[in-house]
Amino acid sequence: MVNIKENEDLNKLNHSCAHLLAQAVKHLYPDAKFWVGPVIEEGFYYDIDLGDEVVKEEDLPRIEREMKKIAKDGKRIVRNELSKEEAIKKFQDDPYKLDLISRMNEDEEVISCYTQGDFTDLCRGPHVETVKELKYFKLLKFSGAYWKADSRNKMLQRIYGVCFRKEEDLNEYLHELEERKARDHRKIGKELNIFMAHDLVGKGMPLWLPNGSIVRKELENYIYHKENRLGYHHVYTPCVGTVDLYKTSGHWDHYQENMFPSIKVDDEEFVLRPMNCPHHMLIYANTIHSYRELPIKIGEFATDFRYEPSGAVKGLERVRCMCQNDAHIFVRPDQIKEEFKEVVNLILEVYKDFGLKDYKFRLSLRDREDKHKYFDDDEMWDNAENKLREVLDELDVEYKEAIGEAAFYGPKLDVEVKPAVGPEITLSTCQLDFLLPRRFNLTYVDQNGQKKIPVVLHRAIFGTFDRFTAFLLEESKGALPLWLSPIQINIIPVNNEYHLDYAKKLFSIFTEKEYRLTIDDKDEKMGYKIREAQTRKIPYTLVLGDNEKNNNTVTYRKFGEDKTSTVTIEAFLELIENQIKQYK
Ligand code: TSB
Ligand code: ZN
Repeated sequence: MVNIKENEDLNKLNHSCAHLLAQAVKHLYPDAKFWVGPVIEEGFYYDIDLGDEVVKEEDLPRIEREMKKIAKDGKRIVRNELSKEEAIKKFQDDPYKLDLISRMNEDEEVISCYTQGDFTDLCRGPHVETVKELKYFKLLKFSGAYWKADSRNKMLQRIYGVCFRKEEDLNEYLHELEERKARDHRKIGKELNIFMAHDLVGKGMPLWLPNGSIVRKELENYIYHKENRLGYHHVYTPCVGTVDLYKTSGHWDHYQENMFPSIKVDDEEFVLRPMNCPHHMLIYANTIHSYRELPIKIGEFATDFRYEPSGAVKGLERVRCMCQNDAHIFVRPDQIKEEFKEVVNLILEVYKDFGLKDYKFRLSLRDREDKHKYFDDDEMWDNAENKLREVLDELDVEYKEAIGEAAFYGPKLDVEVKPAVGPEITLSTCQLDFLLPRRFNLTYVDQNGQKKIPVVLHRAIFGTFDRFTAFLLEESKGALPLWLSPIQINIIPVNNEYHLDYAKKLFSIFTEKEYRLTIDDKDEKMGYKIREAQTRKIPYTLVLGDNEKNNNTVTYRKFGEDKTSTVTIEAFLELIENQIKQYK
């Protein structure tokens, strides 16, 4: 999908369309006041104060019609430059624009406004020449948005739209939007009974239903076995810690806004943990370590709680209670490169197993000038950053560098993907950390009997099971691979009276081998049952009649295919076994 923000012409066009929207709204709601109307990847929006009024579904076509009318009039868009004083005077009745002006520095930027007909807006520009150019646009949706994204402020009305040069571009875009909505994991998750939410449990706290729990358990087993083979040790630790633990780690000072408030019990004060690193540091510190033991890899499927703004929580993708596929790898400085390489290789292997291709690596580095955010040890930073680069180059993976995006404790590598709806998200992450081992006084004894401080690699391959499952549902459009499907095989007896016994016999053979099946013996037509198995995205449908029963065979149909094949029970078992074994 085209990125409108990054396309110079479309950016300008959408920016002008945001003004057109504001002008139309002003015609229809004369008291409306306007905050900001930026261009985004998907088009534009404008945040509007309508007093006590709230935008409703039926308002969008009305506003759109007014926009068309204004556009047809074809007024030129004229730029004016102002002094700060003039700007304050011009917008004296508009608290929102005054707020923007008050933050402008006239020595550094020109204050400009743009006028089209009876509407003027404070704006940097640039814009198209005339509103006539705004022909192919559509208002897409609306939502509430707190002024300056702060829930203590007034809720404004945000209206989203998009504009193109050509009608066919707009239509293609709208078609793709529909397609994306159809594979939104919140929709698929509901249809396939993967998860639910309930107000009584709380926002951003999804409940995994039996079907979703099967998917999650399979993911857990899959990654557990992979990690086990690589020498990880898995642990269980409580999902709370004392405030002192998080003061020791530094999260209390640096991460508190993402944490739930603390809870007092007797004379202890707890927090729901947002991260598991402190617990794993204590496990490392529980025994003395020799240089020979390193690397030590401590893994956990660990539940964390994070405060995410209520407007940001989204299905399984962004939750307030999540389970990380977490591990902390304790290494000697000379092992950083090798261990980082192992993690990147594991990420590559996992993405290949899931057939994921559309992802990007992002290497976040420090800003060398920013001595305030990043601890001051240029040699250590340079060394670490170069090692990470070397690994990525050796593995020949493409990556983008993001200067100034590193965590305060070290550089990191993230994997970014694009969900069906909304901005990019991070799945996997691998973060180098020089600081936490110091805060917890971690040591190992080197070959000369000296105490040395290890380095830690924080890594989560799936990120969280929650987010990974969300992404997987969208990528697969709900048609999960055989090994992950909650129901793998649906058996349909041609005639319940004659073939149900054979269906039951197969059911027990397959369940014995831990396959997940259903028998569809409803009183419905065969065609209906086959279609239903397709909407439930069941990978295999077996149709059993006389022929199959008499010859101990099955006739199977794969999801999404019309073709059927008849094979012996053993051959079918072998077929599915082969499809699954690589994930065990
Ligand atoms: C990897 N301490 C490290 C850990 O050792 C850590 O917590 N890193 S993190 O903050 O980046 O989180 C790990 C992963 O959790 C992210 O890469 C992301 O995929 C996932 N994640 C973060 N926030 C959420 C959320 N609100 N909902 C779902 N998943 C999330
Ligand atoms: Zn960590």
